[in-house]
Amino acid sequence: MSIFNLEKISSLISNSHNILIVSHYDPDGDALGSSIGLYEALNKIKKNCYVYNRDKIPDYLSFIKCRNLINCLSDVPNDLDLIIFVDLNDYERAGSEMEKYMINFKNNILVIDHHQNPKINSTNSLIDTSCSATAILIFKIIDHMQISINKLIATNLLTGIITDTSSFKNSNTNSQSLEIASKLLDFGADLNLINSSIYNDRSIKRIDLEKKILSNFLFDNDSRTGFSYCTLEDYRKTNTTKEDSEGMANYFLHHKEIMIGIFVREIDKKSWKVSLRSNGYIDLSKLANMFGGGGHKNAAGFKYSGEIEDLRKDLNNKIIDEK
Ligand SMILES: [Mn+2]
Repeated sequence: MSIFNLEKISSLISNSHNILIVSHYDPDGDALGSSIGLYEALNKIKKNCYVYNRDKIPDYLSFIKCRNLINCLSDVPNDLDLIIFVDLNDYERAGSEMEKYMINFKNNILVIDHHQNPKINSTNSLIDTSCSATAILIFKIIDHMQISINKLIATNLLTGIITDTSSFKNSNTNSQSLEIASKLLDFGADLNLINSSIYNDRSIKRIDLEKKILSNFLFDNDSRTGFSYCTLEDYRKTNTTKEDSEGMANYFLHHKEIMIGIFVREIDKKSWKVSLRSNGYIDLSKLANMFGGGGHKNAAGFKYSGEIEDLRKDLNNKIIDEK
């Protein structure tokens, strides 16, 4: 990433006043930590800022708070100078309301992201796929703009790094993520709060849901995949939500025979959200692309309509072909 790019982006932000920050639906720690961390920083330099996310903050991230978080675009003033897309590079990832909103939006757009295959056409982009988290890019911008980082900003950004690297266990962890995490700790980031919220905050209901998911589990030795799913009925019977199945694909990956963890959850009748996790076995973004989705090399996803067994076979065959 060039200094020129950081300079251009800093001045674009400096010259804007009414700013909307947008992150992706089903927000994770990086989407929320990055967007709200940036919001807090821009507040410090007296910008009139809003954060939009289609969905609510999941329980395990409820320690991330934002006064100006909105879930409905009709609450945004119509004199926005700038929209900053954070941790996404496709309007679709922000939801259909945002997609429609962008048709008539004529002012500046900025994209700050670390995913592959950007779909938003903007000359103002800071996309670096070598960054473990978008929070790292946000840190660089805030640092470049010489906005002082307080405990709140540091905690938000560190949440992004910790969740996107699975606590520095994923292969996307590098010296840069460790170095910036270390700086954020110096700025007062509350590591205990992050860890206790993310890892020790599960409800007992989750065990009931996990029992269902594990009873559907299948290992395929040819494709080296660990595959499972849960249905809307499973969520209903165990009184759980999709947040309670967060991290299942990664959990499968913790078993040495499994090279790709696949977790599928039903989002509508016979319509599924597929999460893929790996540690460098094959390029998962390429695999997800074949099904119309996207993501990173080691973490990707897509939506699928049809029979779960057809999906499993199709995935296994494509993985064997790729290998
Ligand atoms: Mn991210």
